[in-house]
Amino acid sequence: MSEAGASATLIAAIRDLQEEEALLLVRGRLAEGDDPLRILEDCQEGMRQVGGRYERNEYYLAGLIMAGEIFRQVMETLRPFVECQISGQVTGSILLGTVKGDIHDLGKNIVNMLLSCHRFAVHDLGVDVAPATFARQAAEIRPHVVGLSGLLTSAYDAMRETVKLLRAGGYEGPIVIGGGQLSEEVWRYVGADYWTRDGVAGVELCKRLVAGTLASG
Ligand code: B12
Repeated sequence: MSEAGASATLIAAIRDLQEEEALLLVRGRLAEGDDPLRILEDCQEGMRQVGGRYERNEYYLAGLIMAGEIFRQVMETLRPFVECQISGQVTGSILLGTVKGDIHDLGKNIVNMLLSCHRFAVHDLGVDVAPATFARQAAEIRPHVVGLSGLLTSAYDAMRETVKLLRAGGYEGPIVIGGGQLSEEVWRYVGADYWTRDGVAGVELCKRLVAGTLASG
């Protein structure tokens, strides 16, 4: 099958919530030596399409739950192929979490996995994390970067509040927000330093931030 054909088939399997088929396709592509990050991108597109169906009332909450479960299993399948590159010293530290009111964590967990692969010390606070918890942990851990994840529109206020409290608590390092629904407008509203809708790009950004090649702000 062509590369484009393989992508389209996997995207469709996720979109149609075909759990077994999706996992078979992922394993097949890994066996053929395909890049796990490309596979991840296709799965992410499948998830976007699930979201589209939910918006059009073609799927209900059960569809989102099912998609989340399929994606979790895909990640478990991909993990050993991504993690095998880890070696050497820790390069930087990040405080990571999904903000208050939001329990979406698949994207955050990918970022955790990718950053760990790039030898970051990742302090993952989990989901539904209160702004005060981020601020307290940042003061204690003093990470190079703080990363806030959130997918819900209602999470943007929590992100904004978290940024305010982090700054009030004396954290002066870069704050990066991530999530598939973010936009430049949201980024301005939240008041973070950087934003991304892409985990791989986010990891590259964190690496550059730690290397000090980008000025915060
Ligand atoms: C799966 C899913 C769920 C699962 C989540 C399972 C889990 N453990 O995460 C469950 C069933 C729990 C769920 C619940 C709900 N969901 Co939901 N969900 C989704 C869905 C289909 C996929 C999300 C996903 O995992 N994508 C794949 C990951 C890999 O992508 P990602 O999160 O964007 O992450 C990538 C990047 O953004 C980036 N990134 C992410 N975070 C960070 C952080 C940093 C620091 C960096 C650098 C990068 C980074 O890296 C990742 C890899 O590239 C989306 C649809 C969509 N378009 O996203 C809806 C969606 C997000 N959900 C939605 C809704 C409405 C809900 C519910 C309110 C439904 C309900 N009626 O209860 C609840 C809310 C629960 C809550 N309080 O949080 C809406 C949100 C609409 C809005 N604008 O607010 C969406 C957009 C669906 C839609 N189109 O309507 N959901």
